[in-house]
Amino acid sequence: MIIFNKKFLLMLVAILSLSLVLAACGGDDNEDTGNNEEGQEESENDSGDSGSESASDVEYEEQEWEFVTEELKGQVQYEYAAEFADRIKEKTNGKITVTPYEYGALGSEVDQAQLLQDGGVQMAVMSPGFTGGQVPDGQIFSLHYFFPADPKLTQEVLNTSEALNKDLRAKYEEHSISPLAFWSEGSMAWTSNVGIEKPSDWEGLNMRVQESPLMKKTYDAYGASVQSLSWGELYTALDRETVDAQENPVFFIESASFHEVQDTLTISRHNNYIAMTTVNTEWYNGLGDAEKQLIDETVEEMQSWVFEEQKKQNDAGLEAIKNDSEYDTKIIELTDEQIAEFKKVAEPVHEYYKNEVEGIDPAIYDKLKKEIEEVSGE
Ligand code: 6CS
Repeated sequence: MIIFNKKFLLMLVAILSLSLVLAACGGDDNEDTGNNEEGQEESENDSGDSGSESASDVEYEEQEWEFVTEELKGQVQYEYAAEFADRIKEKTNGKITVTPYEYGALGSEVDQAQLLQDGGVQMAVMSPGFTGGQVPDGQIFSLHYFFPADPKLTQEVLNTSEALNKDLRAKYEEHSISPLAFWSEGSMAWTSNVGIEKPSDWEGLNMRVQESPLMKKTYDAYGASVQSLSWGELYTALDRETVDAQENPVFFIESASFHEVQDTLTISRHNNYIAMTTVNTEWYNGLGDAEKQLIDETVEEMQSWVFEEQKKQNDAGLEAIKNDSEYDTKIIELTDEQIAEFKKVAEPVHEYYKNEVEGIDPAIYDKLKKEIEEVSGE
């Protein structure tokens, strides 16, 4: 029979207490990297707050993520991916490398969307206009005079909307695309050779659009015909007049030199250009909690960054077009009365979208419309 004397018992109690204290303080020495769910749970419990462990405290495994964009170096989407890459590199002490790709490196916008869906790349900046046939609900972004004209208010809707960030996201996820964030590249303007000031100015024009059947319906309503093209073919098409008009944010018009082959630019305030930060759904779902948190928090931080970036580029783009002495562009700014005429023609297309476009969920439309009204103070 083992007999403990009093001194031994006191020592045992002291050792046990000390080891309890050490265990409570020892979270940082834990070998779990946070790359698996258990590791993450432990660190969450240690801190009592799931968001408090900074990414640089986590020991990540070496990985490379490929990030395709639809734009070139210097343009907003590519700069977004490059900034995202820098932040991930810094937060993971270089363990995770994100490689941004310019438009064209891995195909057209449609090819890139397919590549993401197939898991050929992990991340993509994607414009909803190129998957309009596959995810009909994404065409909601092409309605004219639906979102607030002010990019700031539109960005607020994009940041806060449950209809978009939950319901529409689920629709994209049926196609292996997870949109983690929606952001504006700025207000779109129309360019043409005729000068668009009223809906009937569109009659007889051939308008370039993305791969979205609803875009055709909208420009049909104004009296134009439409043609789908990748933007890489657009300069030549405008120059040869196989298409007569196009829409884009001003920074993009200037940087793609569309103004060189078009006589007029109409500040129409008909819509904001929306892009989505997307990931392949199965890849993202298979990541550990630490990586998911790293991506989510970086994407969220970048919402304000990209808003400032597009603003800076759009302001500079407009100045450059105004000051271009070689290529003269007439700038037409629609008045409120002129905009009211366009709204009269465009608004029935909202109802058409809600009631007649096959495959869309009208509840997403209703919810989003309400959210827009709340943000706009209507
Ligand atoms: O017009 C387009 O198709 C292109 N416009 C922008 C602003 N970004 C990429 C997109 O493919």
